[in-house]
Amino acid sequence: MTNTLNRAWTMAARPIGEPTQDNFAMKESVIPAPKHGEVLIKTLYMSLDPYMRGRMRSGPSYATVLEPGDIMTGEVVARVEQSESQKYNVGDIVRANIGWQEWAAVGAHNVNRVDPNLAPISTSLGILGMPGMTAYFGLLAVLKPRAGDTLVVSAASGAVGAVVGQIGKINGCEVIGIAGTEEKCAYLINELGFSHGINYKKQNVSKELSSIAPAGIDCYFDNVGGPVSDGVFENLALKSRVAICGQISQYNAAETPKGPRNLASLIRTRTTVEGFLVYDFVLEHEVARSRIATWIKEGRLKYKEDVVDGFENAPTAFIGLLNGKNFGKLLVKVSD
Ligand code: NAP
Ligand code: FER
Repeated sequence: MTNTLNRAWTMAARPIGEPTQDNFAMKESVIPAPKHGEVLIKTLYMSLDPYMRGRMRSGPSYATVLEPGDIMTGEVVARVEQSESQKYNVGDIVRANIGWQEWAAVGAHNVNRVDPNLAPISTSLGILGMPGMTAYFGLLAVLKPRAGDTLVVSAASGAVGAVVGQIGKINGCEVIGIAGTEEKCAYLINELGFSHGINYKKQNVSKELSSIAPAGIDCYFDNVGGPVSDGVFENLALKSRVAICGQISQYNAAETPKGPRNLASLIRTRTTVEGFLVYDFVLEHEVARSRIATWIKEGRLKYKEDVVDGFENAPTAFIGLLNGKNFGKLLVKVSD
């Protein structure tokens, strides 16, 4: 191996409010040698996801929070470059939680094989990976829509939202997407077949919903919280269901706002609100992955990736994700 340099992005300091470049630092080290039972992997694509902002925050979490100097959390799709395990050969493609890093030596039991024949390998971090599983289970296991239901999804053009809306359509829902630009809303309608797109930066969400769906919203898949969700909550139907998937509008808040504020109407509507984590359904992920792969092959599910070139650009791309700069699943291309 001619190159011996490994690079990693660490959290240099805990952000207060919106992260800046100063919250990240590049750390260099020597590419590690795999021990018995390990594989040496080289990152091809790295996933950037909103949950990473939560890991940078101190306080209660389902997962361990980062301390200054720690490598940023994250999943990559990588190629096996050396193998000291009988389970993997050089050239195999795998997924692994090695963080924002170019190389790593990891135990073979800590990587997951990716089938390159199923779909392009980048999808194992998107529609066939964690965000796709989130959409599938948040919709089908938490919201449980019935044919004819009106389904609203926020951050609708994103990695999770776009899959939610399309699986909603497959299940006979009328789908309304909420997103932050005209271009994203046009994509929802023209490419993904949603019935309506609401641009929350230009339109009044509550008013639009009351004219589009006067009988009310049966299912709301909430990715954002904040004012967008206030507008949806004002339009919920009798016996409606809300899945709390994410609250991205709050992730950069220096202090968690007090609330919720407008829950009184849920008494009248008998609404059920349920939070969930994608990992709650881990035993069923493989079934979901193969169903989603089939829908992609049949042309019933489309996906869009936003690929940023270059490991060095990861912090900028991540800061942009929390501001809606991405259009589709955000990935960093690290190596060919
Ligand atoms: P994404 O939608 O691909 O990207 C994030 C999008 O959020 C941005 O592009 C932006 O789109 C929107 N956004 C940012 N700030 C906003 C604000 N203030 N108000 C409204 N929208 C805002 O990200 P993703 O990976 O699919 O994740 C979507 C949500 O699912 C996140 O909240 C994430 O934390 C959550 N999630 C939860 C789980 C779980 O297990 N519960 C698992 C995965 C993801 P616009 O241009 O449309 O504003
Ligand atoms: C996410 C947002 C929040 C996510 C997990 C969480 C896996 C969990 C938050 C917590 O433990 O407080 O996108 O994805």
